[in-house]
Amino acid sequence: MRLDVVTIFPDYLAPLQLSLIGRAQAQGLLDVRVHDLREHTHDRHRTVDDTPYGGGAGLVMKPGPWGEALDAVLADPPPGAGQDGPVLLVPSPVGEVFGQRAAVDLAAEPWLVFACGRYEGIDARVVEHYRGRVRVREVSLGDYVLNGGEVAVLAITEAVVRLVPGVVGNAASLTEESHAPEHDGLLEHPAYTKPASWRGLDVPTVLAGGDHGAVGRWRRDEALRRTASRRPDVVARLDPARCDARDLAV
Ligand code: 6GU
Repeated sequence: MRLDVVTIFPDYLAPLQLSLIGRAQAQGLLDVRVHDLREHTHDRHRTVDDTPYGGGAGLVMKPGPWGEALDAVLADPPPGAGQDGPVLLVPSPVGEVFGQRAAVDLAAEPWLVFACGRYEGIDARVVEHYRGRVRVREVSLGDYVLNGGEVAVLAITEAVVRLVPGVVGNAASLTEESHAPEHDGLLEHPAYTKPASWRGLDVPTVLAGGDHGAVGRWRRDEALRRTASRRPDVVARLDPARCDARDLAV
């Protein structure tokens, strides 16, 4: 998978060299390229922003540097990209809320390009223009406001890259986690390790009993209970066809 990130703060993306994402790059599973938007300015001050038409607070990122920067990225496709071109991801508080479904979809793409806005966003014509050339998704992390897209790129990249085959060693761990489609998007059950008793708190006895059927049922019940109390919206979307009588009792 190739990832291109255009930003005015390339240093913000330094953590992509660490941990699982760094290792994926060393293994050749991932090629991350970070580009400085200011390389595509032509004035002495390397200006990327200007006052908004119609007035108001804040500054808007100018379309010119964005057009040049994204054209340069699009002109250099990775070898395996095919005819579809990249998905252009534009992190923004006005985007669709990013979730595990989108992460799964994006993990199957050979090429993702991120455009990190700052200030009051990027001139709207940039997204309008590129919608005519590539698949564009404006994505939000949730209902709060960040100063720019860089932190969203870190979060989205981590969620996506760990789903790329070979990046996480034990593939089973990807289906046994919160929000996994295999578990109907439920929150994961609680987990325990040794010792069996700690500060007066005991591990639930069923987990040490060796009855795998009973363990599976207990975990499903706990996942349902947790999800019902913390995320009623997720329970409301459960597919009744995938629930049995025991589920409904919980
Ligand atoms: Cl993706 N960007 C910004 N600037 N703010 C956000 C966000 C993204 N997601 C939630 N808030």
